[in-house]
Amino acid sequence: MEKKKVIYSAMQPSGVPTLGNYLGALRNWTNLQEEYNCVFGVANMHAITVRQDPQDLRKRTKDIMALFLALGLDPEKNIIYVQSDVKAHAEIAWILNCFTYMGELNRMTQFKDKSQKHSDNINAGLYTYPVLMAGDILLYQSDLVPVGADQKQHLEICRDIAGRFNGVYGDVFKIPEPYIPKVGARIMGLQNPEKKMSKSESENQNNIIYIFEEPNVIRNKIKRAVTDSGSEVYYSEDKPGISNLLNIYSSVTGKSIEEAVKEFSGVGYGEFKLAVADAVVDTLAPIQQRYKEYSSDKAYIEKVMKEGAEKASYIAEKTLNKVKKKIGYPIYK
Ligand code: AQP
Repeated sequence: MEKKKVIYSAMQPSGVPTLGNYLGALRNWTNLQEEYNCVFGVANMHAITVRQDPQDLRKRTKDIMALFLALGLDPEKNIIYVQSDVKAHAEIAWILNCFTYMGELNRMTQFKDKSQKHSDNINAGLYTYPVLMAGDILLYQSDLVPVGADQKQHLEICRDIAGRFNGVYGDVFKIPEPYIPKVGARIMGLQNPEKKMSKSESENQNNIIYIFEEPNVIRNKIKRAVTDSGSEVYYSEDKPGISNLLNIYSSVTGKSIEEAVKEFSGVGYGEFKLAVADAVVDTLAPIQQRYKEYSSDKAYIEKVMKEGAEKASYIAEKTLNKVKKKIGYPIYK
């Protein structure tokens, strides 16, 4: 039988997951587990590149674990783990730092964006974030990594680092390929549809829909979403607000944009927004229900975390030991 390919995905506990995280990433993950050997991580080491409240960070890490389970990710079929529980991540990151050029890191647009956003804390971790991420992917000998537009550059640098290492020491790392999901949408802010919806944004709560949000809050936020001065519902670059709502509607209902536009022809913005809100609420309701059940079972979440860490460490250590041997660290019998 052909061996299943390995696919690596992770989510940072840098805030409460949003509808953007769900429609752009999480929703696809549940389909992947049938076809691939999946490794799903909670990337809490990445999250500390931005200052985090310790209690919040610990809680959000568990919350994301509970969310993974609520989405139907199966800890028996996949590896579901917390990044900081696997020591190999920190070790490989240092080694890979020594195989990464500053010129490469200087080109990373996420570093530029995040250092503008957090100008009081431009730390070295923020700068070497792509190296830590390269380690995540390479430790598990991943074949594929789902990437949105904003992570493309990071996968490219990962491939370059792996290729450089292999060039010196032979085939140690699998060179990962990007995985472009069949359905994937980039969800923009409701108040600022020029910029993507992000879980770490805290200034304007009306800009974001959180996965765990109450139906009436979701409805109100969608009702208040910015539109434009026109009155027709159609998809266009000069209608970013309406286009974003159409994208959301199409993603949650599975209807195409054309079908949605047809459905709302002659309908005012108000009525259109109500329909979008209903569709979002209906999509999130079963996840919220399951999330409530899982998150109240703290013992089970911890068990999944511990077992996930063991399974992940086993594979990660194997790769790390190979790397250590190649670069000339001591070997003990
Ligand atoms: N608005 C979005 N639309 C579609 N997909 C999105 N993703 C994030 N925002 C949107 C996808 O979610 C996954 C989570 O990645 P992450 O947690 O590593 O961080 P991120 O991409 O930086 O996501 P956020 O929510 O914007 O986090 P912060 O605020 O911490 O930077 C990725 O697959 C991403 O493409």
